[in-house]
Amino acid sequence: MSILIKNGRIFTAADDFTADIFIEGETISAIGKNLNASADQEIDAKGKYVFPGGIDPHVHLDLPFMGTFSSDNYETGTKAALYGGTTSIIDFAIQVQGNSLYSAVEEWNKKSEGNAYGDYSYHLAVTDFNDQTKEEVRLLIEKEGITSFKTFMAYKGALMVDDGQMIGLMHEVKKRGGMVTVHATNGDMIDHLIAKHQSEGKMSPLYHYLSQPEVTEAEASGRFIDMAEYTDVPAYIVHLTCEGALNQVRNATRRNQKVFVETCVQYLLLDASLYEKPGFEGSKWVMSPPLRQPKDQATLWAGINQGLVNVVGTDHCPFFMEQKEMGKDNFAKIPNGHPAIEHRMELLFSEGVKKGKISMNKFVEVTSTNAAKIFGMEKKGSIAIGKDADIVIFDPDEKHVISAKTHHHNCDYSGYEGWEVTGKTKTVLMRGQVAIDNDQVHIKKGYGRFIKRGTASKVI
Ligand code: DUC
Ligand code: ZN
Ligand code: ZN
Repeated sequence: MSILIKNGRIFTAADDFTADIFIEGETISAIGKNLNASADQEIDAKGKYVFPGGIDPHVHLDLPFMGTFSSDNYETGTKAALYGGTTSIIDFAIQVQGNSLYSAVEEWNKKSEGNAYGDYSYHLAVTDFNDQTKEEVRLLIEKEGITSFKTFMAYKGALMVDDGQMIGLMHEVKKRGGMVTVHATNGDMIDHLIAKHQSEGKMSPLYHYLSQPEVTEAEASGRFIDMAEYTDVPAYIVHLTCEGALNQVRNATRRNQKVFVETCVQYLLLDASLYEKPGFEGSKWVMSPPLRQPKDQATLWAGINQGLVNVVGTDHCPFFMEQKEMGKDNFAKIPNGHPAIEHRMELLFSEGVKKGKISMNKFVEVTSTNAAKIFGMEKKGSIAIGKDADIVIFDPDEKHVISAKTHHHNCDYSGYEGWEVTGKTKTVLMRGQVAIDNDQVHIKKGYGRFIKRGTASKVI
């Protein structure tokens, strides 16, 4: 099967040019002006933007969490992602404390195999570092192509590792060529503030926000960065939200350290005033870390342009309102997370590119290219000869309105209900197959496959 995409305006992280793209099988095989190739299918992309399929390196599909499961599974989650131009995701396979890392991989394989539309990989979340885990780190990197290891500095008793375990893991991951990623918030401080608010009878969603002040994230980010410097391991902070935490990253550059940083689209676009909505409505945005202040949004936009923030993901982790209601009388029981995977690219284009906050090249860099480089996905992340033909054809002017009535997330609300965005994903190619066109899916469940990733580096 071959496809010729004609006359699109192609954007990569570096370039902006109009040309044709010839795809043979799963791969881009030629790019040029007026390509003289006969293809099985031709797509006219005149007037459209053409850019690499998005990579969202932070999603939680079918995650067992806080007494329930996130409501998108591999089928619904990767399909929703494709509708919005995200062709690859990295989920988190989470070790149950006391169990092996491999048992987490097996559990996640049961969720993913045969069910995904888009391609996927896992970060391995290490919740219990010991001699057995240490050996598994080596095997996962060398045999399975799972090269990034997630740590939590919060959620004590379930997910959190202490600093001793963190250092041990960092030494081993460094030795084997992997990357350590972190949910950097001070779990003990947060637990103290949660208990304090509860004892004062302060139970509304607003107190979720007030239990995780900026300092909890800034402190833990600084501690993680220091440990990464000491062990010399490639390091990545997930869902960084605030000025205090980004300043820790900035300060580390003064001693020539580079730590990769991801923020999520909601931290750029939404702020903590949403927690003051009447009744239980603020629960829609209960996530960890919480939304922050407008000054933090400004810091994050600046951080993208300063090259400090490298990736914009989602931390997609949806729950139905019925699930959120588990915390109706106690904010600490509200399942943390919200739906975002489908609209990450369109929101960032509309609010970022269209409003002049980031360039189109930067958009490609933070939605696709950097994640591919940081996480060793060498066939992904650009439009170039030899890359997987994961391609978005995008109308930069079409307006549409985000709503739970029309989105493809398995979730009964949207955190962006009624937002009008400019720019729409029209056609998506997934390894050389038309996957989305005319608002319809054209590939079968199970087309998506596991991406074995390469080793990590501190330079990309
Ligand atoms: N934060 C969330 O909001 N949800 C899932 C896990 C996390 O760290
Ligand atoms: Zn997290
Ligand atoms: Zn997460």
